[in-house]
Amino acid sequence: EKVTMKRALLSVSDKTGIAEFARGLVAQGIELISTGGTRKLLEEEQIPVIDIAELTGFPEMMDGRVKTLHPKVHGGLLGRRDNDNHKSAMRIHQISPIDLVVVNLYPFAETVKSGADYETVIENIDIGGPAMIRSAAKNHAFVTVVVDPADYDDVLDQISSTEGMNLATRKKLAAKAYARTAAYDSAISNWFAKVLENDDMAYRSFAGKLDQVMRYGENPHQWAAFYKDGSDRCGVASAEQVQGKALSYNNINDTDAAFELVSEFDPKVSAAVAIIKHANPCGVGLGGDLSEAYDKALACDPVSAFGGIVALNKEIDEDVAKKIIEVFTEVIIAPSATPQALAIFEKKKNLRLLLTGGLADVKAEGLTVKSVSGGMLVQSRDNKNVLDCDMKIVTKRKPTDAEMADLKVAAIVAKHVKSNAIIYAKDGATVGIGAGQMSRVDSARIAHRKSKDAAKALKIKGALTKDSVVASDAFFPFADGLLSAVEAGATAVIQPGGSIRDDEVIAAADEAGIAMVFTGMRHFRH
Ligand code: 93A
Repeated sequence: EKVTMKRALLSVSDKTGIAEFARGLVAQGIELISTGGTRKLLEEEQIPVIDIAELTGFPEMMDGRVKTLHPKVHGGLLGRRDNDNHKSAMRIHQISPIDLVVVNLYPFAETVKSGADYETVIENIDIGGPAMIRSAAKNHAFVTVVVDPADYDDVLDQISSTEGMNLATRKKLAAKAYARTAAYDSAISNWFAKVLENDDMAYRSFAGKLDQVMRYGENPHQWAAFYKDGSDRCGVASAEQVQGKALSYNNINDTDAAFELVSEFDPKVSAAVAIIKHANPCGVGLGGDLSEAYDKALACDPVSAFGGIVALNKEIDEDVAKKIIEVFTEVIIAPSATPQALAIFEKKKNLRLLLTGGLADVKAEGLTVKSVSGGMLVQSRDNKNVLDCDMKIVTKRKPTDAEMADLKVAAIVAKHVKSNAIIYAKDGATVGIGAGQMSRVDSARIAHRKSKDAAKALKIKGALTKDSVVASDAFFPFADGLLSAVEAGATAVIQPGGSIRDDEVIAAADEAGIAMVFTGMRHFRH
């Protein structure tokens, strides 16, 4: 038998679609109760509605801070319809059941974003709304809660259907409701953390707005979803996808790594291209234009570039677009693309193209979160690069200007490579990348070996690392790693320094006749 709804409480800040929905509810014989602004709108639309003050016996007070916080409301939401105690309490206190709650909250995040002053932000912390949402969601066995105007049509359809609103839908709506209140409180706590600053940054919580449920996660047997944190940071989360299938979990992870890396390079100084696989670059190239930069990036490791993610730091032109589509590529991300470039990509239906409208602010404050069993690790973003004035030449020989330029490129790339990271660079491009090894010597050797393979592909004798420079993400604990880089053909080294054996490492560098720069800044990435 159809369970009919008798009473609904409507209290919404975002009034989109509410009049139409309310009219549909009235047509189903449902009585409406509403708060000030919502009631006013419904009355203007000639929809019969009862004032909340009539129900509670109290006027809305304290500038609306207290309007629905009352046992007549929460008792009506929380009372179990199948419990004699609850039913008698409702009878004694003249509390009538409320079967449907339609609430969306004071626009807190929007108020913060608009740059409103402290007092205004505080007034936009909704108390009564979340309380009603949480009460209704808790009692979803009997009560329906709707927090999203996008659900109005489906909810009304189901209420009007022959079987009426069912439990499965009420459960789903309850889950959505708690996700909403969690994200809402998270936004408030994050705002407070910013108000408090620095040491108190840890007083925040983490929740995002569900953006996309993926077909699977890192592997097909894992489920996955993408949550956006609501910040206006330029990057993979804010990008517009121009074409191609939806991004997968790995696509998003890799595309983020690619775009963050390429955003390190000022497009006014040089065009830059990064090609990424498994969140590590297989090549980074700088050049006078994107075509030159792409060629250099690709040359570093043409085998791995197959099926990669390509990030560019300026508008994609026709020439580079033609080059990119010659290699099977999963995702392209860039600030923009010319109409001619777009036309070229359009022919490759499966190619995913993301346009961001700008570059990521690499200096921006922010957090990185990593889950561990039983908790999560949170830290501030690695948003620093060594300043020129903090670089210290520690060897007898000084790097030449050309070496110095390449050392800086290699050091920036090292920051974006999984540790242990060893990066060889030459003429504004990486020529060997060793990533993710447990020993620094192994990373140096792997980079050298890969650069031999790359040289072979380019029909060049030896290795691309000949006469290159090298960067290490952390200090060389012993001279062996440095010597391995020298063996590969490096003539200059950049590394943080700080090992207790720095003297040995410097002596080895002097003996080999190479130049070495200490940055004092480590860039582990795991
Ligand atoms: O200030 S409140 O936290 N106190 C309340 O008792 C209360 N009840 C509902 N805000 C409260 N609301 C919120 O008012 C709702 O969540 C909704 O966003 C808004 C609707 O107000 P109106 O109908 O007057 O536009």
